[in-house]
Amino acid sequence: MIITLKISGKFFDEENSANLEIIKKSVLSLLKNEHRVAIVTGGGGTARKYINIGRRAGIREAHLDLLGIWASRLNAYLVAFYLGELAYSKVPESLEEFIEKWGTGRVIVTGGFQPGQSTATVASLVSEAINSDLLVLATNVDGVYDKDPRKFNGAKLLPKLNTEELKRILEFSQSVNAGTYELLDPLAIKIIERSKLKVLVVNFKNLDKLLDIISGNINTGSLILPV
Ligand code: U5P
Repeated sequence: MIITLKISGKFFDEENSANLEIIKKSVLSLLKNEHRVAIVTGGGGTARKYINIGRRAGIREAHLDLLGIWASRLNAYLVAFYLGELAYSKVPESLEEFIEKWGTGRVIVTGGFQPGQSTATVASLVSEAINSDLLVLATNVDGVYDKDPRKFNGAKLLPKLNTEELKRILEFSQSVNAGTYELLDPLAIKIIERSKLKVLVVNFKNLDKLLDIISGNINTGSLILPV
């Protein structure tokens, strides 16, 4: 299978170097089982810190996005350097560059591409371009809930849903301002819909079990299927 793995920037906020080893082990197990892997990293707290300072100082939105993009590339370099020989050491800065590097056969790690979107859109575009069988969104929650679990006690995890249901759930949290994106931004959803991508949302605490999760041996997270 071809797997695109989007790792939330929050994973890097933990400042835990053991997290890099978790990513490496997980990638190694996927490669050993004949899967190919692309990785997209979010900008996390570093992006939000720079965007917040910039916004308070009156810097305009496109430039704030660029700050976020560079923060996400910082996380991508951290992963690429740690993966060493397994990965291509240059982080691509556009989809064209990504495709070119993908041809080397190595793991390609990337961050943001251009303003106006989040790294979830990058992950969707990459998935589409390399004909991924599965887009895995590794985030800090266990999956997609029927309502916001931070606001509602009785929020239920949805093991399976379609993109229509997802859009209804995300309807009130969709924003296109720098640094404010939730799980998926509107453009990412559009790409997922147009190419009918299969998406699995999992907690990044389970990254060490990724091979078992995608093989169906462990049932966790939320599977989003096209309508
Ligand atoms: N960003 C972009 N374009 C991209 C990726 C990211 O403008 O292709 C900016 C957004 O402002 C985003 C921030 O909120 O970088 C950090 O990415 P993320 O962690 O929100 O995905």
